[in-house]
Amino acid sequence: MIKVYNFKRGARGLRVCWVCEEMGLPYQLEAFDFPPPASYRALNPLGSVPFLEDAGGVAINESVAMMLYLAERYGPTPLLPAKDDPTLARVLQMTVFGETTLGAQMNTLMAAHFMAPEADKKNWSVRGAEQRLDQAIAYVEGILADNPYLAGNAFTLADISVSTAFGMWKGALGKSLSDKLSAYRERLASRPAFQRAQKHMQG
Ligand SMILES: N[C@@H](CCC(=O)N[C@@H](CS)C(=O)NCC(=O)O)C(=O)O
Repeated sequence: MIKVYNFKRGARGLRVCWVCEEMGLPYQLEAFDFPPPASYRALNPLGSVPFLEDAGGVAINESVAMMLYLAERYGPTPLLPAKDDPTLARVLQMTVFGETTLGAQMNTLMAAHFMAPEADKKNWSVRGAEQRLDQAIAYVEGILADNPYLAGNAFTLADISVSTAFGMWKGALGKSLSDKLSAYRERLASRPAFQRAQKHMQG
């Protein structure tokens, strides 16, 4: 049985639950408040969430790896185009981008926002990360162009990865998105699988 460990409102765990819901995969969720219980470090020495366990001794961190694992292990699924589909490259790029370029830099901002002393909240590193994120978010808007989804007309892992990062941007960091990207987020949030995942996470 797939088991996902996450913070109760953790955006990256939402990525994983959302993929399970879209694919109709049964999963168990263990949600806790920050900080994780001490026993959790025995599973994931980094102490970060989410964490995924599955049959056969699968036990991994990294939310995007979990998304790709589920699509590969339990697919085929329209969330991950087939090897000969020309949109595969875009889907892989933007799925990874959602964490490496967006999510990881947002962690820097969240740490500063919630934990840094007042004098450091807007230091040189924070201002640089904000600028790079503004650029990266404008880049997403360009990739979306006039399409409903990042890879064109099909909803994929890329949309799950990027839109959950936007959730951190708006929710945890209190930043805004353009009208176009807000409409994109709302389009995704109206999916029944997203709503089931959110409901499951909130218990
Ligand atoms: N690249 C990792 C990032 C994991 C991460 O930073 N998770 C946050 C919560 S969303 C966290 O655990 N923060 C607390 C900590 O690192 O102690 C992933 O995508 O899973």
